[in-house]
Amino acid sequence: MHAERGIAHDEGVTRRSLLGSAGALVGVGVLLGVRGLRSTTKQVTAKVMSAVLPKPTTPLPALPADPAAQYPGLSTLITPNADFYRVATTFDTPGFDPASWRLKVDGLVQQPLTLSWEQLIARPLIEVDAMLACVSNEVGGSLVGNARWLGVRLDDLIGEAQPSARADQIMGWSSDGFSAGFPLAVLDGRDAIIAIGMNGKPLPPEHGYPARLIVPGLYGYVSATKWLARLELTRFDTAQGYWIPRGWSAMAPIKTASRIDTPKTATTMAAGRRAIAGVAWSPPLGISKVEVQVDRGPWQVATLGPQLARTTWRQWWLPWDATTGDHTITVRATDGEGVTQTRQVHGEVPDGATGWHQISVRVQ
Ligand SMILES: Nc1nc2c(c(=O)[nH]1)N[C@H]1C(S)=C(S)[C@@H](COP(=O)(O)O)O[C@H]1N2
Ligand SMILES: [Mo]
Repeated sequence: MHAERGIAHDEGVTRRSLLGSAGALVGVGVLLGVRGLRSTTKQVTAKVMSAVLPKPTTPLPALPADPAAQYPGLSTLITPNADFYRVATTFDTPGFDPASWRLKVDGLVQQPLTLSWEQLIARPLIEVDAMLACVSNEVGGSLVGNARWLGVRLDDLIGEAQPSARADQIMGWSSDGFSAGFPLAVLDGRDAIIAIGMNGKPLPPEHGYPARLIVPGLYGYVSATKWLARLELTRFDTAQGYWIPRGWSAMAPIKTASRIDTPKTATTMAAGRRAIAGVAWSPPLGISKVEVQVDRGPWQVATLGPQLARTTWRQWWLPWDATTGDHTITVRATDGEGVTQTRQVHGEVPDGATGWHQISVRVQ
């Protein structure tokens, strides 16, 4: 799977042909670099994890009890950093020198800004519960995670730079040349941040240390620039982020989705009472309902877990009397505005997969 190789979106024939020879070159670089980089990353990780993270100016309440403790196999409310999916165009994790680090805000602005690390972390720090999803996540896939982030509000900072009337896109650039652009209009009050913390720790190097963007509701490839170095105000008609000329959509809100975590597909189990459980998401609207269908039976409404925020995934579960035989189980979710996710099956290209997640199990 591409997350393990650390290479985004290059799975399968379609994406490979989209990547062409540039993709091949990236591959070679990664193969040559892997051994050295792995050990460097380990040393960097140790250093980062012992660094002191500033406290939030406005903390969120403590996390509620996690229903995953009651339902083995159910995704936890918060994804531990070590288990969080990982996607990047390279294995390299750029270094960080707090003395020389700078974040620039420029492009179509009246007031270009340059912030040092100290200036960035001296700003008010908020906590945000939000999930991150990869556009390459297939229906039922695992390229999604949920975290409590710590960071600086993006709308305040962009406001200070005074975007010109012509600007309609914010392009986040990383120190390694990656870019991701999203509409300026997405800053509609939602908690988009320059994140410096993830689940109470500094961002792990592979997740963007020292700073990355988190824009709730958008797929990572158009928003979540890791190793952030520059915010450039641009226009969609003249500037494209890294993945756009490679066949992916410039506009990419996260699609409503639901996933069955337990039971796992293709498993054989004993007859009796058990739980069907999983997660569902539709950031930033949230989830209002999850329904489960066993075989051709009626749609049954599942119990929903705590809602940390409408920008996170929501756990759900349903008791089930498993009877002997082969069964299919299907799930569908409804968003915060009452719209049920489409059953239309579509692949990940160009703006995210759709369709209901269905599993098959054998009960003996
Ligand atoms: N610098 C940089 N940032 C990046 C990427 C990248 O390749 N390079 N990939 C993006 C994509 S496609 C996704 S889905 C998310 C993944 O973030 P994670 O690895 O922390 O889960 O990061 C985004 N930010
Ligand atoms: Mo992604």
